Amino acid sequence: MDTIAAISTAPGRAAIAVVRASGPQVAELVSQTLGEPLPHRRPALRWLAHPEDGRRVDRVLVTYYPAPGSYTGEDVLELSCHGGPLAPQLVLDALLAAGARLAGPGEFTRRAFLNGKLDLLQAEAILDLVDGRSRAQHRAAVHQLERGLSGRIEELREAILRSEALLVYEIDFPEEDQGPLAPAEIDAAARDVAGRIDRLLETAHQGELLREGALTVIAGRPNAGKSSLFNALCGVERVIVTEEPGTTRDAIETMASLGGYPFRLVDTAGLREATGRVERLGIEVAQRYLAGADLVLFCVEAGRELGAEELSFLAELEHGTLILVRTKNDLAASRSPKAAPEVQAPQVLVSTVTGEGLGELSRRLVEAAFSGSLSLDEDMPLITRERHVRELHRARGEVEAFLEARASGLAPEIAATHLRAAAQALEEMLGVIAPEDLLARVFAEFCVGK
Ligand SMILES: Nc1nc2c(ncn2[C@@H]2O[C@H](COP(=O)(O)OP(=O)(O)OP(=O)(O)O)[C@@H](O)[C@H]2O)c(=O)[nH]1
Ligand SMILES: [Mg+2]
Repeated sequence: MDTIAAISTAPGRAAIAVVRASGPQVAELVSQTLGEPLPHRRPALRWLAHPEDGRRVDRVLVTYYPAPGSYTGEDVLELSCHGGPLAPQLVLDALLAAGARLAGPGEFTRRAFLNGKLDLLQAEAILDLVDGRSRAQHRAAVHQLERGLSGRIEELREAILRSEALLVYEIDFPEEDQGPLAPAEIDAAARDVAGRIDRLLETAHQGELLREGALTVIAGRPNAGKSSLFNALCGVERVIVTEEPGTTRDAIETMASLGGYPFRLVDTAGLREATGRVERLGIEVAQRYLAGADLVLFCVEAGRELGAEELSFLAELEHGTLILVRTKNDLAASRSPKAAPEVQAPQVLVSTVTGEGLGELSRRLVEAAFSGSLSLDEDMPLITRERHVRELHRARGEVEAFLEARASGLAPEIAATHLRAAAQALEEMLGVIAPEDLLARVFAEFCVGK
């Protein structure tokens, strides 16, 4: 095993940066760049020098964690040096010159996983924590890091292995038809496992929304106030607003956290009969986004009646939950909007000038997109990745096949192979069995230094 090193903090101007090294040659790195051996697990203030010419590079606060009591389970060196674009790079260069190799993406966490410091679900939770943009996603990631999901998967795996063990008893002592459990009870246990897998799978949509953000497309006629609403919701003047219809010609996307939940907000070109080529392309892009939308915010100026083409657009809308946003309410002559009884959707009056209605709109957005996770029990883990869904479906399919094999009176040893396969799918999910290509896929998403 070689010794890896990387800058763990993000590049850019900052007071402090952290450089880490992990592997069997950490003691050697210390003697070449820092001199005297370091105390264990206690920070020490030292000068770090380049091993080739002894030139002082930086004054660093350094902690040495001997194996196995470290993040990776190997000898680890953690250096806090000065931040900025250059200092951390020079510290790293000194470690590389002393014999370390630059770490690949996620390599520290990968070593932690391989040394049994965390399971694969926890490693993924770390990735979600680093990438998290909303409190709800953060909460889910912390829960997963605390083994919320791992614990459930282990329980399921144990229940399956128990049934398998009981089946083996049936195989070994076929004449004793009252074994420790009657055959019917073995089947009932399998059905119970199937139900628990289904309940986990039901959270997959919410989990995906939490990780990806609910795709929220802002649509409406030109000049309806779409870009102003987009800016107000994401909290920065991100897109151009003018009084001229047709200002926005392309779709603009950003991640925004509203009420603590993640949304992928998209501002689009106004919907109308396109005359020019650019305009037509812009409208096509809007249509594509609309086809995948979780939510559609359809903007119509408050007090203006919906035109025939707007109504036909709404009638054709196939995807996404619709919210009718009555914009520019500060300009509306009457406070009550012209009702639009043809439109079966909640209406919210907003003004981006006074800020009226924006809080209510955020609440409604959270309710519409995340009511599923709001109603979930606090301890219920969420399935957040395609990989988890795949393994759970595989396990579920095998449990089903087991029940069918039992129902059709197949020999217990044949039925038992399905339980084995179901347990294996759960083991892959946890990373108990971790083929190289799976690890490569999981850790490729990480940044260098994590
Ligand atoms: N008074 C008032 N004016 C608004 C409000 N929202 C938008 N406007 C104005 O309405 C005009 C159009 O706003 P935009 O946000 O650019 O509208 P849009 O729907 O993105 O327009 P296109 O990109 O051209 O389709 C601008 O002059 C805005 O300043 C509001 O809440 N109150
Ligand atoms: Mg616009």
